[in-house]
Amino acid sequence: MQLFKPLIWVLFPCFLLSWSFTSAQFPPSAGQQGSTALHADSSIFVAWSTNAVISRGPQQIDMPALGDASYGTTAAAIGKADINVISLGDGGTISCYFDKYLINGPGPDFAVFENGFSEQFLELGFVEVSSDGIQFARFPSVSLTTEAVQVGGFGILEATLIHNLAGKYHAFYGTPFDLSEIQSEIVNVDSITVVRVVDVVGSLQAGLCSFDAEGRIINDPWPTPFPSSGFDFDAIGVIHNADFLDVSKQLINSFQLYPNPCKGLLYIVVSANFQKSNQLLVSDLSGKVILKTSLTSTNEAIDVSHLNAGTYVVSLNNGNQTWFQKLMLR
Ligand SMILES: [Ca+2]
Ligand SMILES: [Ca+2]
Ligand SMILES: [Ca+2]
Repeated sequence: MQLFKPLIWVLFPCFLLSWSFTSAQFPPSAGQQGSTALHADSSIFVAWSTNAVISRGPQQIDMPALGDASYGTTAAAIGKADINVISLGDGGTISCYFDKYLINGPGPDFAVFENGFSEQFLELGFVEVSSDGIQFARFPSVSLTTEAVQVGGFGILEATLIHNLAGKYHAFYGTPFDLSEIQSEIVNVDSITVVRVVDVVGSLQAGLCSFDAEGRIINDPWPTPFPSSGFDFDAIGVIHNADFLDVSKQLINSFQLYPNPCKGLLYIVVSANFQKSNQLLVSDLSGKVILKTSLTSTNEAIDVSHLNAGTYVVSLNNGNQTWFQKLMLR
């Protein structure tokens, strides 16, 4: 929730400072001893996300007539953290892409930035990673905030009670994530291509609420019935990545399609040596060519919204060799 934060900052600082909390469990807010918050200017960051695809959620999940969140554009999600954000709405998601694979190095591997205006006005998001753009593994989240009283739309949270949820730290301070905490066979932590943030629906109501990895209800500011509802995504800073988008390791990854399954715009990422002399074909399963185009850049979008749902084969020829990938259209 973006637009109302400056007002609240002016009105309620004393209230925020006087709040008392239960005992600390996890690292505290930015600037405090033991905090793991990473400032956007830190030299630890070697890159930022280069593309993003959003799937908005409603302003308020139990009042669909209000419509979806609408604040911001995906351009706000690209590049260095700058408090220029895009709002996800209740349960909305944003998938972020990178020029190179994210890999699991020592300590944290990337950080997610939100735009919280104070150390305690925090909106939370689950963080998930994928190697193939289809299967995602979620970081094991912990929320120890009380389940007894709803944190309202302008309520506050204590960072020491939150772990592995984006939004733990305020504006310009990224929440770090360490890929070594992903224990899943469906993801290769040394070739991550997508990081997805999923807004936590903070309602305590049964049927609406979100749970942490240990089954606790996550109490997050709710409801937020505004165009700027939900997690306000700012940026993802990369700490560890591969030296290159490794297209030689696996021929099947010589080019990447995302999102896949797809509806609307299909993005095609190719390595630099594909830039010249290439032809992209989309064929149905009988081999009939449905769409034919030439790529003019290493990261290009084509409109497939006019194609029927189903399974297709995408082939890319660089003049010498042809690579194939399966594409699902919804
Ligand atoms: Ca790591
Ligand atoms: Ca939320
Ligand atoms: Ca931004």
